[in-house]
Amino acid sequence: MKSKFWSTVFGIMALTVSLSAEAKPFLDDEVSLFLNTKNNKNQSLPVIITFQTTESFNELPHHPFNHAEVQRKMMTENQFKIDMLINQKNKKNIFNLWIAKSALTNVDRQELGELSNQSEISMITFAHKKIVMAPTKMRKPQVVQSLTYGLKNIKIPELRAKYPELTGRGMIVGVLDTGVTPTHPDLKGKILAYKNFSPNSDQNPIDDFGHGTHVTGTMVGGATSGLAIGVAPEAKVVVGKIFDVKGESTKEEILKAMQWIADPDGNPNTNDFPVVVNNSWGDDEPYRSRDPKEDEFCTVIDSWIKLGMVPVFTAGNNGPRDETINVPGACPNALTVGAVDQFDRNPRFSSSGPTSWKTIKTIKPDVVAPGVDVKSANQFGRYENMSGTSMAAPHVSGAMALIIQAKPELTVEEAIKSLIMGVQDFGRAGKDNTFGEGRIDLLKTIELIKKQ
Ligand SMILES: [Ca+2]
Ligand SMILES: [Ca+2]
Repeated sequence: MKSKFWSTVFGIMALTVSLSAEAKPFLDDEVSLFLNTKNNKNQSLPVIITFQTTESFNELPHHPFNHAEVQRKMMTENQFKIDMLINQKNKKNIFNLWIAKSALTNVDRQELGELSNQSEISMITFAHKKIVMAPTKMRKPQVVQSLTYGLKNIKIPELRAKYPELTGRGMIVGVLDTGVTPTHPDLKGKILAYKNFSPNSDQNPIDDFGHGTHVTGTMVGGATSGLAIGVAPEAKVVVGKIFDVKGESTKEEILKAMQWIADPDGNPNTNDFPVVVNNSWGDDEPYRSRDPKEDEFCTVIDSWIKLGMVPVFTAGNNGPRDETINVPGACPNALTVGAVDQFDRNPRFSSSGPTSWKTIKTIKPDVVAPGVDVKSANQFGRYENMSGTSMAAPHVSGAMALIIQAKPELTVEEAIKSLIMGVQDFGRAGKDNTFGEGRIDLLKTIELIKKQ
């Protein structure tokens, strides 16, 4: 059957590519203010300059096998645009942010004035814009079972009974979060690469906030306590620490981490990149007046897809009102995850769709997963119950690792389609703005894949 999902994805891409040609770059509020303030002559502003692109979304299938070729092409093409379009004396101060088709640099007012008249540039935004981690509710764990309810509800026990080899073995998954406690007994030996992007911490793996360890536990955690917490316990993980001890970050730090995770060892020829990246964070900034092309995070999502990496994002915890989904979860091509509780009910906090951009309206989230009172690893080597869409997304990221392990030849679109074909529908029949396509069911998904 011709999937609704495929036509949606490509419909969106065609739409976004054709827009905003010949227009002047979009400037965010900070950049506009800097440009229009006359007495800042000797000052400079850290900015993200994004280039117009005519590149086709579908040149190569979106698959890990094509990762190296696509990455090298993205790097070279973006460097070419930097050399052509940014007229600065010291090119060393320009960072090639190819993942977002952008450059990071500092500009003075005169340079900004010149850049803001370039039709080859699609937007210029403030690089140090603050992004804050959404709060999650914590509770001491109560019930001890052999598997968390989350793993049970997405049918992990039945899956392991039928396909014991599907443990995530050989798979690499990615996490951009508050870091990780690598010595946690359920995570030990699973951290393949780690890099810190927040200013007040060194390069030794650490989680000084407690969120990233919990998320990582749900993706790849083991069962050393007698309770299985992870969906894909034999997968390895690459971790980018983007939030500091206060749960704060900036756009620049996050974008750099998003590029790093596509190639953690800095060599496009080695396969150390994750097949899925979990992003349990979002930004409350409104996007109604913008096009997804005027958002660096939406551009990164498209780059990840081309590189064969599944972009998993949280819907956010601003429900139950409509149109409360955060960016980047609101980006049309993100795999956006909302939360349900143990009884597949909608918790009021889970953000609802639709996502209304200036140019496109999409039903979101895409799927839901357990996100209320989820027990997983805490940063002190023990366990904690937490609630939020942050806890739902890693169930989906772990699930993607199992799907790709079951059938490595799937493209990103096919892997997502397989996940969606197995869901259990809730609420209004079909995809809706509360439950998306439905709650994921790994047994059904894997059985459908094995039959193909
Ligand atoms: Ca590499
Ligand atoms: Ca439904």
